[in-house]
Amino acid sequence: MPHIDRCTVMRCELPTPSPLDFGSFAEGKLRAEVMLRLHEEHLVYVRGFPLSSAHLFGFLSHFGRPLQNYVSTVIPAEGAPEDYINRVCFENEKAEFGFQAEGPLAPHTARSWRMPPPALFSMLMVDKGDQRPDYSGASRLLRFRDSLSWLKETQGSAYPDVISQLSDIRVALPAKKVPEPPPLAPIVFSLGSPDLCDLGIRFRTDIKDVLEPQLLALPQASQCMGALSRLVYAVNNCGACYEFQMEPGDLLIVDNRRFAHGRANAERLLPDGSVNPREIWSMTID
Ligand SMILES: O=C(O)CCC(=O)C(=O)O
Ligand SMILES: [Fe+2]
Repeated sequence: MPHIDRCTVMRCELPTPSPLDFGSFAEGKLRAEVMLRLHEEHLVYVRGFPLSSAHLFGFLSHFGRPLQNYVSTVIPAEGAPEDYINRVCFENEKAEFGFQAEGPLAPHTARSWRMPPPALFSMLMVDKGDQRPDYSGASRLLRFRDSLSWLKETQGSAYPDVISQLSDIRVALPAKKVPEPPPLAPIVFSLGSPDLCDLGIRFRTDIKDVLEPQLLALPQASQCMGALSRLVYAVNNCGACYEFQMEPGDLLIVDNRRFAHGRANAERLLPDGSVNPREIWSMTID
């Protein structure tokens, strides 16, 4: 794995060994390699994946149970591949869900209200759209282990306490639009790894605002608020966030408990007034 230089804010490379090329594998072989890399690296990158919803749905179904897309959780799904794929694009002027809105997306995990959160998050680049610098919508990935290692170094002997505060609390991270009751669950949770920094995190961009009223109601409010602030600072400022441009046909699959995803700025309208054709298909697998 590449060394992570904490002095830089972004690393313009992928935190993974060389990508797999869809065309050079028989399908069964590709599936086995993806499975192996998910097990060992918790992340896999495939190039040249067909831009077909049926292919995407079929392929990802081998690694778990696809969850219905956000729109289908509101309007009942029919079971077609499209009902499981979030079309991330700027087609509609009114963004109904956060990922449809223009602008940058800070690191977050998919369906953070669930416990345990879904195992995998995946994105297939369909059209990278506007590629002017500062508008490219480049993808961002953050490995929680890196943020927690940074936190451990900076907090020293206080680190175990910060982690136990966030593992012991039981809080709800309600979904904004999806009608699923949120369980009361911890923010940080064990993944069965002996590494003190290899922990799962439920993370959303507005986690501090959502949790503040719940934490203030607890007897240990100030310790919990302090621990949450330290975690949020570490995730957003540890300098271990990778940024990379996905090309059409690039498929990223990550462990949604170990990685947060986000993106650099992308805007809805191009300078000529037409709609930015950027389009990504994302899926969440349990
Ligand atoms: O637009 C992107 O690059 C990311 C979209 C996203 O966060 C999602 O589909 O969950
Ligand atoms: Fe997302």
